[in-house]
Amino acid sequence: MRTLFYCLLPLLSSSLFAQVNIPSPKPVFPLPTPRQLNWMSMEMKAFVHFSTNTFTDLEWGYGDEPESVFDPTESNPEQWVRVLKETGFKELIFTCKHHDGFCLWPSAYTDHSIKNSPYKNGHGDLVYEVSEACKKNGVLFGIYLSPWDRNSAMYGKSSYITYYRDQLTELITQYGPISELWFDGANGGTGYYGGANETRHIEKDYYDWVNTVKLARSLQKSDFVIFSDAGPDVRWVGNEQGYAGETNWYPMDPDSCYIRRPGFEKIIVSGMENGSRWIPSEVDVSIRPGWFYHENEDSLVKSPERLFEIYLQSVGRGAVLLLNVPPDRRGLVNEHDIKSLAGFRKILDHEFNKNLVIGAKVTVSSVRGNSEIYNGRQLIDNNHETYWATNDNVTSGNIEIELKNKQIIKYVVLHEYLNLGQRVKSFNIEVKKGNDWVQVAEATTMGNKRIIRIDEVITDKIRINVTQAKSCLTISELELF
Ligand code: FUL
Repeated sequence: MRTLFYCLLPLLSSSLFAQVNIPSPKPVFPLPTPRQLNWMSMEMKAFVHFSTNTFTDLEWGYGDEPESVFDPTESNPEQWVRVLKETGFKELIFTCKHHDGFCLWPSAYTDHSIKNSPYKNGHGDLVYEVSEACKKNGVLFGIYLSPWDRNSAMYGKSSYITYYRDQLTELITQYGPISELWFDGANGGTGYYGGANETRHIEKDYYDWVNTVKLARSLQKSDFVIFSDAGPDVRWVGNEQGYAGETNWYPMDPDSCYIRRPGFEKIIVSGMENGSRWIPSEVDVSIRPGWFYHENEDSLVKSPERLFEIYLQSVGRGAVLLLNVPPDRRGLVNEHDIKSLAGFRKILDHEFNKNLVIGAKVTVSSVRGNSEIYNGRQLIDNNHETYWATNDNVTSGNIEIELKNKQIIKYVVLHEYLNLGQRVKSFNIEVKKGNDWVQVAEATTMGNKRIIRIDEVITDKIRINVTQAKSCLTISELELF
């Protein structure tokens, strides 16, 4: 026995040596930062719009609303956070100040805030309550601070930038840690502006974002992502209907989304295959027609089925979903919204109940350096850190799955290993029907998570053919439901 061991040792060690020595694929630039990867893995986040608009039935308050209108009688951020967490949202972004300029925390820099409202006799601080409820329930907390302020007399002047940064400083230092900062692109126009009642337009460089971003980052040790039309970490998807492009590239030239030139929506919905920076899209959409609660929209709350479609068209296209759930005038998530969210959760749990690839046989067209580290098993090991890879010059290939028994399949879910860049440009899916392979879907990009819904089929064999990629393939997981 011992002799056999010594005879095998050189063989064993040489194959081990070979495995260790297979270099990992070269990155395809641009690459995501760790904070972006972490953000993408959250998949679903919630927006909460709450302000004077909730009480005046407006979407964009003019800025002259008396503070007294803000009067929620049963406000309970714990309830918001619980409902959102149960639905599956990992983060809550709160409108600390919307375009009306009304601050939901007692800012030291303005009187137009909750401190002059009847809420808790002027002693309330909703930003505090929401951030605490998030911490308590393990939900991340994000800040929306509208750059456009229709109340402030300073808006449009350079003093407003100082004001804006002072407020940002209050929010980050008093209520953090935050996980996301949301800079809205809606800007300029008519407003109260301290009584001037006029139209104010701002120049593209007015906000000096570079320095605001620097300041924000200097105020918090732990990392957070920043959303704006142009990043730096997260881009707008170009619509508020709840979809990302079927083709969804993370690379982007920041200027292409910044300059609102004609047709820019088309670019930002799909990203740019050869863009210079990694700026993934966030799909912001409201559960109601408006962003704020309006009683007359109670019957128009999106149905569970509609929310599921939105999920497939956002998360299922590799983007992150940011769904807005606005509290009503009581300060509670309304019963209509709760019902819809519960129904949505039920659909998610039902449709993605059991991953059918567990225990399946995986055959891939080729393996990088014939190494076990990169073989087909990595695709079904439920570990996003391992991946199937091909040799450097191999930019196409296929994965064949053989299930133990015939199963009903409705969804094929694919995840690219993005630490090394986004690569896949096109792929298709075939299923075995009798003796024939039949193509059931064709798609372009894969990304963080690509959910392909196919017509329900009963089969035990399915094949994914990657037909084009920017470089060799690095695919981390494949799931079937
Ligand atoms: C837009 C705003 O004008 C809407 O009121 C809302 O806040 C939405 C998320 O962003 O630009």
